[in-house]
Amino acid sequence: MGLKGGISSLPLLFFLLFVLFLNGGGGVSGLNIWPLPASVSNGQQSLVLSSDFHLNTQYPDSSSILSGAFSRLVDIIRISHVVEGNVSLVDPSLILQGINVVISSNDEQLQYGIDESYKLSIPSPDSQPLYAYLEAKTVYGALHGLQTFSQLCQFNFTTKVIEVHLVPWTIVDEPRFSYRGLLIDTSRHYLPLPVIKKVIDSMAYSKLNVLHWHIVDTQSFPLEIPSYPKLWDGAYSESERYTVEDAEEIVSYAQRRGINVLAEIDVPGHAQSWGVGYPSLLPASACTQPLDVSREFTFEVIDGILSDFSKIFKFKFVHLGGDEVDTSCWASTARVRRWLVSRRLNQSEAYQYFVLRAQNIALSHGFEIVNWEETFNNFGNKLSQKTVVHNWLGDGVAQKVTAAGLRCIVSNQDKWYLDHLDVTWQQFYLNEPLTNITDPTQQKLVIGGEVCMWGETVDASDIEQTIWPRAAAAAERLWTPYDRLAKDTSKVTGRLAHFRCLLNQRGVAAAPLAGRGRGAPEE
Ligand code: CP6
Repeated sequence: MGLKGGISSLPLLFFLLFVLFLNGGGGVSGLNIWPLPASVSNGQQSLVLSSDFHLNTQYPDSSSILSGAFSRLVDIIRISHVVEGNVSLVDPSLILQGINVVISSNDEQLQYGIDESYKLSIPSPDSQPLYAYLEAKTVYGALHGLQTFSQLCQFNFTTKVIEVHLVPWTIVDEPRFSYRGLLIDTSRHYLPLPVIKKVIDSMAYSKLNVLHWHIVDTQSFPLEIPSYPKLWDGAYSESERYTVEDAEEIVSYAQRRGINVLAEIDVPGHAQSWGVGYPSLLPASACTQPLDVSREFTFEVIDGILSDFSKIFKFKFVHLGGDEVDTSCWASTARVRRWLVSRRLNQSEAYQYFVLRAQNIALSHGFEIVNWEETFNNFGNKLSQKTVVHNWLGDGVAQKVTAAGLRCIVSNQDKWYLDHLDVTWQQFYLNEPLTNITDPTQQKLVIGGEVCMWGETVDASDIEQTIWPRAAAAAERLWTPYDRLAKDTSKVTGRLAHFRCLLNQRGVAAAPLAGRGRGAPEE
């Protein structure tokens, strides 16, 4: 009996393993949410979306943030299939009529650290009538819940209706880090407004929440600054510019999708284009970087820009750059050198003087500050307590910054720089912001991370496929609880491939997983 049973149960065992494999592998019935929520439970039944699937809510929604998000949700789950099956042929007890949304706070200020949590339930057919239920503290938490809902829906190519599989669902979710950023660079290549808007849409799909807009650099100054109207003479051309209204439109478009805009002026280096309209901002026509530290006019212009920024950009942080400053022009320009001598400042003290003075101007306009890590590496103990240090040079800085009691954003260039095409999605996924930081107080000072799409080698023609899918790998690292993240990236390949296809279906040109950043040798 024992022997016989042992032999005959072998095929059964293989069958069970096979079934397990099918479920774990994703596909039609698998769990394919990206980024993976904090907690998920599901069943085995299926529902069909009503052809007038609707939103029910008591939320005042005075700026239509919720209703706007709901109508976009319906668009992205129908993904342009023209045919619509006859839902009335479906058993009425299986039809999901709509979604009930309950939001406890009416405060629509989108700010760093707001509550982004949500709870989403989709019932089994036992309860009638059938409504999904979404609960959140803020409308922005609800937006994340709608994104998750969209990933549970799929078009059935036989019946041509939209289905939700594996009900009942209960998803309780919130982000691990409050700051989940993506940098775009509109100085090296101008990015037209519709391109920036598409990037914002795609960020919302993976729950990234900060667009770091590196607006200006050496190559061009595309933004209108009313206080100093000749600054945008430094644009590439008449048309490659953003008006104040364009910038406001970007801010409001992003805000309606739960995304803050972090504006940057990178001073004193990376600012040569400022001198097209105002040549006296530069030390000399033959020695143009960094900005002239010796003139009051330099700081008046920074003050004017930050004053204008405070009217356009609602995020409490402004980025003041401060990286890659080569001060040799200050020493080699006679006028600036005389100023250094009269002030008894050496070059590195003058760099510190510049950065701290710019910080004080930003503080006077009510901003907190982000600075690239060189400022910390050179004079960390002098920085304002309201500084967030933005890592990029390599690992280990977050540990030092947080030990000094300052906040930190992680963007190490060998792991989270999207312009490094040889970095694979797996490397993006495995970059852990809290590496070697064990003290809980220090851990809390790491407010998140950011992937950086520098613009020297990308423009409107290829920015989407350079950002995606690798930014999505980082987005999961920043959203999902540490214990639920894969240690072995092969465990998430299928789910990321699925998300990548979803981006394609939604019109985002995300590259194949084995495409960009594949780590293949140069040809
Ligand atoms: N522009 C500015 C850049 C970079 C930085 N700042 C940069 C440096 C090295 C690499 C990629 C980008 N292009 N303003 C550094 C923060 Cl590899």
